[in-house]
Amino acid sequence: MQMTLRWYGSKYDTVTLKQIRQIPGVKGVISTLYGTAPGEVWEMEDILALKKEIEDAGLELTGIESVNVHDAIKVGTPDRDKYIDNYITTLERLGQAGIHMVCYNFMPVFDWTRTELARVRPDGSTVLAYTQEAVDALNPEDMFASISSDANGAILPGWEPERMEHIKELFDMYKEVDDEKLFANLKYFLERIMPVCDKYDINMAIHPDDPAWSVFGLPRIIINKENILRMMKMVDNPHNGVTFCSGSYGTNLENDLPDMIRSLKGRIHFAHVRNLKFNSPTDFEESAHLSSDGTFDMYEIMLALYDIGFDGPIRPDHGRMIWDEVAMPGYGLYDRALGATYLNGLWEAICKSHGHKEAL
Ligand code: CS2
Ligand code: MN
Repeated sequence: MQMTLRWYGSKYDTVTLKQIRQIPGVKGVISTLYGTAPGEVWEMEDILALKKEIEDAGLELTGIESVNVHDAIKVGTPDRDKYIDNYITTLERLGQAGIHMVCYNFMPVFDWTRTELARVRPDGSTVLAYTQEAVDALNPEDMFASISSDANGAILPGWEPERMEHIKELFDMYKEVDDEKLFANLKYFLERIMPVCDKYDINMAIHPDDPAWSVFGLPRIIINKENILRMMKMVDNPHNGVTFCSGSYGTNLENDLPDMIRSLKGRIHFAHVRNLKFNSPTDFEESAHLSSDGTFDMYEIMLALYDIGFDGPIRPDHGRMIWDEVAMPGYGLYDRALGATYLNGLWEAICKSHGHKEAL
């Protein structure tokens, strides 16, 4: 297992590489070229500069989160091949730069959706939260306005103002796209990119839809065991894999997280491990990572990863805002560092109780 932290780059992140380097056990960061739009070809010199900056700080660039997929590919418009060609060129360059893990998602229009970015918990920390009632009462434009006003000045991935200006057009594009069409478009995309992934040994890791159900009437397919296994079979190549994000699959309490992990042996290329606390089946908040602070048994999740021989990159996911930190919601330093340390502790205990002399 390689413990990592997500890093938004020196231009956008309040957290520095030096700080990340000082979290015990964190060897690498997961980053991307922030500032590039979905569909653009990444320049080799930009990729190498990012890698060098990270390596100069004593860390490694363990993988990319995300190379975002252009809406034309998700919708399957006639010009999608142009964007897929661009994606392939980007993957080729990442492969040449020695990057072997790429996270992406196939969510229409939005990335993750939350209704509050700073819900106050009893201990005074603030967290991202979701209430279905609030989504039902809002339209997407209001949602965008409330999210951007709460973001501590940060631009949240998938909620970039330039995209949100075109929100009506984006919704129109998806009018004819249902779950089956989205599956077919995902298959088409994957079949086209697998040769370059085979050539450079790039593990593609699809991030689940968050929350794991349809919002604002948009189709969503990466939501449960049945669909994800369908996707694995649909393009049966080991490079077609998943990001197992416990906090995203976990939004649906019917998803049995350890069981899903065990069913994905060999296909989990990246793990996001975090907890959620449910106040009702449709209201949850992003609690601390510790099992007893939320609803999930984090030990069972880590044990399932151990059982399938998971040895890829892992990261604590969103953290709470604590100790008066001001940062991008979910992506401060302190609580993610606590999360990484806790996950490392669970992992060491699991490895040693299975007869290993040290954490794997
Ligand atoms: C997610 C996403 O893990 C996360 O923070 O909420 O923003 C995720 O990075 C993307 O969906 C992956 O493409
Ligand atoms: Mn995640």
